[in-house]
Amino acid sequence: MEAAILATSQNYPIVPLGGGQAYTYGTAGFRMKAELLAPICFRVGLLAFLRSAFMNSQTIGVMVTASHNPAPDNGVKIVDPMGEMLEQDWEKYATALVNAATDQELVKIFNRIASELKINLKLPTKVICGRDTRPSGPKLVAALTDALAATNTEFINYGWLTTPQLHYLVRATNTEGNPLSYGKVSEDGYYEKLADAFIRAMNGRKINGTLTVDCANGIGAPKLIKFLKSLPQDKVNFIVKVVNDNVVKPDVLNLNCGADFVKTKQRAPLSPEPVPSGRSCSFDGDADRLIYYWTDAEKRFSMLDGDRISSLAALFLGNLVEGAGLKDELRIGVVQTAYANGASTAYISQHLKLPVICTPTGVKHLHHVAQNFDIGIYFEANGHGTVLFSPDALSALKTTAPQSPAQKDCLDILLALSDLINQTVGDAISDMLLVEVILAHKGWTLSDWAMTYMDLPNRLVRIEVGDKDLFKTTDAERRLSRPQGAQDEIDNEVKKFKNARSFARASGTENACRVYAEAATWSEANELAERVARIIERYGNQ
Ligand code: 16G
Ligand code: MG
Repeated sequence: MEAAILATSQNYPIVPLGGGQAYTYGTAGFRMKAELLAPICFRVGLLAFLRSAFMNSQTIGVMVTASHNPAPDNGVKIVDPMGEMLEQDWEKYATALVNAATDQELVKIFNRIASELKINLKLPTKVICGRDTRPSGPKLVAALTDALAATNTEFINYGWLTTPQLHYLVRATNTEGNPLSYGKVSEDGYYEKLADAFIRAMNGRKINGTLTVDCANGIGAPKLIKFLKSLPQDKVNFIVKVVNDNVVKPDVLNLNCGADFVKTKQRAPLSPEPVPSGRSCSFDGDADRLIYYWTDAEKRFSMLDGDRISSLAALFLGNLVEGAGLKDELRIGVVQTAYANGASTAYISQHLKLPVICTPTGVKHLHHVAQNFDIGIYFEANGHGTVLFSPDALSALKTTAPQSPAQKDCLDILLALSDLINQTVGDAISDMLLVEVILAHKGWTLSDWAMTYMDLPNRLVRIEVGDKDLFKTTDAERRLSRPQGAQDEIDNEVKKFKNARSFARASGTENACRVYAEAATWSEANELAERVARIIERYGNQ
């Protein structure tokens, strides 16, 4: 194996970053300009092999995508056997392999990891992979394939997939044929599972009007169209208009459309012209984020982001659990990050009376905390999230004998939702179906949904600094522990505003810091954000 790795590695020399900088496996794996990525994908392939052997031959996933980033970027990340993100302890091994300066050093590090973790390199191993629509994808998958060939790893290349579809397939592969089977091991199996669960969760309810779905000109478009074709329309009248579905012209990916554009610009996609008061939503480039919105006749834009989806799900699931007679048995909780609007946190904890926990940014953090509940709802404000059902919750739903038709409905709908909602990772298609189910059951329009509470005015600012690594946080990123003195200055500013909150953190995906501020009015939120931004600028450019 060593000889094969050495020989193939010569075709993928790593490009040094210069300035003493190293590649790091960040919040979303390795992500950068696509032309730097082939050697990284080769090395990630070696790690996927090691991970598969370490996990006793279970199948590991590799996804090639740069999500909401522009078309020239790409990225690569590893998916663990149950469809979760790579275990955090392993990120350092990914970083070590990728930064090896020479082929010889690469093999040395590879062997060191294998012996440190007592990995049996003779075990059979298996990796499956998917990619988004970026033109750089095939070349990167080829580099991955070479690493898997050098390590005798069984490999299936699924070609185009949304990120959540790959997560589904990894879990389905590893649970195939056992009682916890996650579904059929095929892309069609994914559509079948969602379509069946969607119809059951609807429980005869009707969906009102057309839903316009902006697919960011990415992979979500062809996959959503496939899903809609698999949906028996006689059983559920779901009218969807798919827009921004151009996956032929690479430059338009995520350009002036998509969930990230809508959320950060706080406006509808530049095109198509919105239907006044029509119901719309946007996916991001790999279809794991979802944002809803509408524009009224006066062209006023209103948005329902991840916090709204999370509070809507908490409201609906809370009622169903109560109706199912399981309120005292099943613990429901909501997990957010510091970016969650304070009004959503107050609504969930005070009005819905559910526990809310704050974690650092990044799906892996939220996911793990949500697993501690029987029904754990987690969303980032940017629209990435899902709802996790624990094994105890599933068995309670399956074994409770209903005493009335109403209780039976609640149990059936909850079970259907546990199949509808992707249990491995946030999934725009699945989350969209969840929202549609809830709106249909409640008979709500988007403005009814928006009326549940009023968002606090808020502002997010991006600040270029000399060295973002000077900034270290504590308390789930809500406070700066470094540089010394900076947090005191922030506290001092926040004190001067009503209902205010502000925090600063180094981005995990760009060389910049972000400042978030919220306050009683828009002008105060803006003013506070500017003042905190100036503090960060001063400390970051010393
Ligand atoms: C990544 C994360 C996302 C997070 C964002 C924050 C995953 C799959 N993605 O895109 O959850 O919100 O980073 O970016 O974990 P930032 O650190 O630049 O603010
Ligand atoms: Mg994404």
